[in-house]
Amino acid sequence: MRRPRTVGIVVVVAGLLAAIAALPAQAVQVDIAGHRERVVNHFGDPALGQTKLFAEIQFLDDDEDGVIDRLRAKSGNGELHGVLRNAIGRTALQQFDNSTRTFFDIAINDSGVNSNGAQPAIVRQWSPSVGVCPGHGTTFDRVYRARASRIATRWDDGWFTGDMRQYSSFVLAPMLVTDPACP
Ligand SMILES: [Ca+2]
Repeated sequence: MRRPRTVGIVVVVAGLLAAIAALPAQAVQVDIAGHRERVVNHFGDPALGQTKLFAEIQFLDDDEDGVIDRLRAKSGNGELHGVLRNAIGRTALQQFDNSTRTFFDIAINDSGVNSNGAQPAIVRQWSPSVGVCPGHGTTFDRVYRARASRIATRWDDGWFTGDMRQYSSFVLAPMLVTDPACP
């Protein structure tokens, strides 16, 4: 009767050790840059309903060596009060083009997110991540921003606010593999 019990404990301990050993490999250091947010008031009246939009750039350090490996955009639309449903249609990571003085899309997530029935109504969306051009992880000479669009809110009283946009601040970061100058 004692043997199965001992075996059981060994299995549990082995499982814990495996879980702990797996942790460092899965850890990704995430740093946030250019976070910008604003509160939208229903009909301009904070008492009727409020939702908070944000957009930001995320630096991902896969191996936690202090050197950025990937970049992505993140956005959010979160109820403060008086919201039935929140949604985001599109989140894009954009890069500034010096010659045209405009931003262009590098990575886009077009699959909309919707809070459906969840309360409070909170949605988040991430663009796909883009890798840093090899060897350029410590040179911050490119300008990026996050752009979220088709952001929508269905308020508790049934009114709908659609086609909202939210941008991060401009963020300096390394050249990415998508850059024409990346060999
Ligand atoms: Ca790294």
